[in-house]
Amino acid sequence: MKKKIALITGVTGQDGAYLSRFLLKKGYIVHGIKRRSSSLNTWRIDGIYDDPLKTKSKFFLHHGDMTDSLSLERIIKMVKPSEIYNLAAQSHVKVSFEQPEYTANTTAIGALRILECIKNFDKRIKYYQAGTSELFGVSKSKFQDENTPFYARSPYSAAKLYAHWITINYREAYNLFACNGILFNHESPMRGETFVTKKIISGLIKIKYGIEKKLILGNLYSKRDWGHAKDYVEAMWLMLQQKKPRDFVIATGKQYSVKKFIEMTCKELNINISWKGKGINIKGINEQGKIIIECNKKYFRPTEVESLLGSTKKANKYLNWKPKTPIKKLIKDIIDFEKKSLKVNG
Ligand code: NAP
Ligand code: F7E
Repeated sequence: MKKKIALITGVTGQDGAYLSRFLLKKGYIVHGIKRRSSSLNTWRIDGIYDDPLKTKSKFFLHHGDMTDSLSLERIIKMVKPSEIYNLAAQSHVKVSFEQPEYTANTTAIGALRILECIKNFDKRIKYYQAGTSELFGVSKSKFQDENTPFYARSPYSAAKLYAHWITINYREAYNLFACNGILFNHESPMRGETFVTKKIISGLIKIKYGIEKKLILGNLYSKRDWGHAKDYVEAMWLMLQQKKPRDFVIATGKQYSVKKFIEMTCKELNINISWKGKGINIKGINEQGKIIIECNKKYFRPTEVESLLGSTKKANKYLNWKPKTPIKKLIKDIIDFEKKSLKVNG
């Protein structure tokens, strides 16, 4: 059988790192696009990067950028992939309010650039678009699924909304095998440091071991459906192995507030936390009566997504996919990784 070739944009990010490992294990040849940066940005994939001069290498990196059609076209023509996973994005919601144009260029038009290449170069290439639960924004229903209306609440979400619809349009107009995965928050030891789960866990470990005194956060009352990235990349792959291209919600069906996530992390780290005050004035206090958590408006968004909770009936039915990792294990995985990185024990 002919070897499958995957091309991953955003290969240096959290999901890119998990998906690369997953596809290599499945026997794929994996190519990734990384953008040039003045400091190294490959720490998440360094462990799998073979010497490309070795004849048996199955993992290759190429310089390219989602804002640069010429580089994308060159890479797609050279690699001749059977599947493209478009994971690259300016993916931070808060940052998208500060860089709305760049976010749109990378996250929305970037998707269009890849779809155009597929349409013009080889329509047999299967395409995965990294969609998001942020599309639901303000939702009237408790659970969100593939039929829940969208309500973009950030430049990030508006950009992803474009990417979602342009993927469907190219599927319908040009008969491409193109799917949107509408993924709810997923985390892991590889998560970027400024996303709330990693920030909380890293911050609380630093406080416990005397490296830092306080953790400053934003809105502690928003609720999220948090899964493990390792489980979610399998769903991306499954979507491209189906007979028909379809869009799927991927989630755990369980929801916690940011405040509850802090409490669960404290429990795992044996930190006794109590709360004083409300809203932006809420403070987390430890056993010794010291304030270890405070809120600052700097970390609030101009418009917030208050509550997200996914229903994965469709993914269960068509993909036979279910999340495997409970939140307690997710927190433990990140704690273990952070402790190792910070060289602290106990
Ligand atoms: P991430 O860790 O922020 O990774 C984003 C990747 O995109 C990085 O490799 C980044 O490169 C790359 N990138 C950014 N701008 C680029 C550009 N102009 N050209 C080329 N590459 C660029 O995100 P993630 O958590 O792995 O998420 C993967 C995808 O799923 C993203 O599209 C995200 O929006 C979406 N998503 C994520 C979640 C989640 O909870 N994680 C949920 C739903 C959807 P650098 O390493 O150089 O920064
Ligand atoms: O925020 C609140 C914040 O930045 C979660 C991205 O992967 O998932 C992610 O977007 C919640 C929000 O993730 C801080 O206001 C409080 O309500 O970890 P986050 P996100 O915005 O949900 C979706 C599905 C994506 O698609 C995105 O790419 O936590 N929060 N205090 C904070 N958030 C951050 N970052 N920092 C804080 O200090």
